[in-house]
Order: sequence, then C-alpha cells, then structure tokens
Amino acid sequence: MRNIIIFITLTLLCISIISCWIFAMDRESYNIKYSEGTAAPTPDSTVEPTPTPVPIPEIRIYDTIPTDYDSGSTYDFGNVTSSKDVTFTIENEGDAQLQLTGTPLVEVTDDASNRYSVLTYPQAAIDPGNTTDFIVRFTSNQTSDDYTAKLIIINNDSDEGTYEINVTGYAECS
Ligand SMILES: [Ca+2]
Repeated sequence: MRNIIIFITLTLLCISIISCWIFAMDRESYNIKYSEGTAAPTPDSTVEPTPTPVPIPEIRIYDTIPTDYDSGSTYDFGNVTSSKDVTFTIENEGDAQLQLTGTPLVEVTDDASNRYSVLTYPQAAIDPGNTTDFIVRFTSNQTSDDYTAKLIIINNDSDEGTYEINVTGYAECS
C-alpha cells in the first residue's frame, strides 16, 4: 500500500513538472513571436484603416495673359469694330482625366443676336497636367450696342460640372 502511494505521488509530481515545462515553452514561444515586431491582437480595436484618396479631375480656365476665369465670372471683349477672337485655355490641375461631355463641347447660350461663335473646340479628354484651347469670336454688326452671352462647358469636375463663363462686348460701328 505504501508503495502505491509513493508511486501515485511520484506520478503526479512528474505530471506537474511536465505541465510546467510545456507552459514555460509556450510562454517563451509567445514572447519570441511578439518581440519580433508582430503587434499583439487587439480584438476590441476601433481604429479604422485610412482610406486611399480617390484621384479626381480639377478644371481651370484662363486666357492667354493668363488670367483665370472662374465659373460664373465674366470675360469682357471690350469695344469691337468688326470682330475679335479670344483663346481660352482649359487646364486639368487634378490627378484623374478631365472629360468634357457637352454637345457641343463649348456651348454658346443666351446669345439673342448671334454675336458669339466658337471657332475652335477643345479636346474632349484632358490628362492630368495637360491643357487644351478653344477660340471664341465676337462679331460686331451695323448696330452699336452691348452684347452678352454665356459659354457653357459640361465636364466631370465634381464641383464645377457645369462651368459657365459670361461674355460681354460692345459692338462699335465705324
Ligand atoms: Ca473643381
């Protein structure tokens, strides 16, 4: 009977020693894993991943000076005795392709006396950093007067999709 008790005690002692050794090995393995730079798991983390910025087009229009004509601004042809041509430049300051989607690409509206016309149209697709030109003509006639109109450029800029430039000019008869 005494031998059996000694045997059981030794067996339990061995099991305890082996368990401690296995636990110590696991602990060492864990410490090596996370000391190598791997972040410990944080199941309750509320940090959202930073979204990647989406490339967007950015329209800018100026004339040959260059002076910017923001959407809604006015270009003044001044006093014109026969006709005057003005070149406007469209630049894409964004990082995605700028697309002109109007038909025509530059539309003249509110031109009751047909004083304005587009001589040269711009390209429909403008890559980031590139430019394209269009030319607008103001034509005088036999009646001295002020004439106004609008140039409409439909495009895929998110906040200037309908770009409008007011034009004005004084037809001066000689
Ligand atoms: Ca814009």
